[in-house]
Amino acid sequence: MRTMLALALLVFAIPAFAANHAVQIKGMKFSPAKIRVAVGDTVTFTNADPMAHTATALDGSFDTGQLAKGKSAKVKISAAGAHAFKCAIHASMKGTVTAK
Ligand SMILES: [Cu+2]
Repeated sequence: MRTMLALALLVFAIPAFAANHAVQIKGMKFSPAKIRVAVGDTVTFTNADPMAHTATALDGSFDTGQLAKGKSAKVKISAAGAHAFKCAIHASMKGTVTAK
């Protein structure tokens, strides 16, 4: 019973420590292109360009899917390490989310 309570408290405690990080997509670039987060944090990608973009992790850990102009998507970073990502439509657009 005590273990259950401790687990329940832990589950409720985690969101309080998870931070959200914002990345703008503008001018065919991610801004900032390199961000540092903690495991469990979220990253919101917002597309300010007139054309669609994605933010797709090369290791498959996250993918926003296609974001039309003005759209945003929030992804959760669940694994530690450096997650390189790119736009699946425009290969020159790159960035890295480093989580620890
Ligand atoms: Cu793109």
